[in-house]
Amino acid sequence: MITVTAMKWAPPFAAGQVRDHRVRWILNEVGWPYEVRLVDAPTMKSARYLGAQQPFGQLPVLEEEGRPPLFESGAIVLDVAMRAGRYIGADGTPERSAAIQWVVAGLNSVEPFLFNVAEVEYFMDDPAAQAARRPAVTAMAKERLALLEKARDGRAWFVGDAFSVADLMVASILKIAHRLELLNDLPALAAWQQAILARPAHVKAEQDQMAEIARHSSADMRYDAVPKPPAR
Ligand SMILES: N[C@@H](CCC(=O)N[C@@H](CS)C(=O)NCC(=O)O)C(=O)O
Repeated sequence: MITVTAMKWAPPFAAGQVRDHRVRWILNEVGWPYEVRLVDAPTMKSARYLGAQQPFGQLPVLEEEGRPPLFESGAIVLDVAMRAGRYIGADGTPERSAAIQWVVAGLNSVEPFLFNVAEVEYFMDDPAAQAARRPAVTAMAKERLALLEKARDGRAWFVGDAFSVADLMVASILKIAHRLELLNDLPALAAWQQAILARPAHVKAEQDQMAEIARHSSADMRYDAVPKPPAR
């Protein structure tokens, strides 16, 4: 049986966005059953988890009998698609290469720009510092999204003539852009994303994650309960 590691609780801006939804989504697409293991902050930051599950104390992690745990949402999505032989083109074809390319492009060339805006809006406490950083990061994110939309060029799919992991990853990454209203000037890209997110495999992944989060509270995810490393 496959186990996916997910968070017990996440703040409202992150509910439905936590990256384990990508893993649930691809598993739902290929029809592989899985269980979910909910973890709290002290578990994620424990020496045991860092050593055996995820070296950065994060999630998602995919565990499966007979295989070492696999971390990084992009690696997991690619791995599942390749092993299932679905949504990633055939081995050795240009479609396979292009699908990998767009997954990596989403993670490496789009997501960091969106994270910069999310950091300002959700993680910075000082209004003056927020106001100073907001215009530049917002402009850079919007420019990157416009270039992404230019590259999509009106196509329904990033690769070939069918849904692939490229669409899954890009649509997933754009969830935070949608929440931050960065897609308002790109209605065609926003419509494309909504069409991809309407796939039943994603709807179930998101609903399941949100239902688990709703059953828990911030008290289940206390970072202040994470033991501090010893002072040097
Ligand atoms: N590049 C990693 C990023 C993982 C990541 O940022 N995970 C977040 C949840 S979406 C996390 O575990 N946050 C909790 C923490 O860092 O303590 C991936 O795609 O898997």
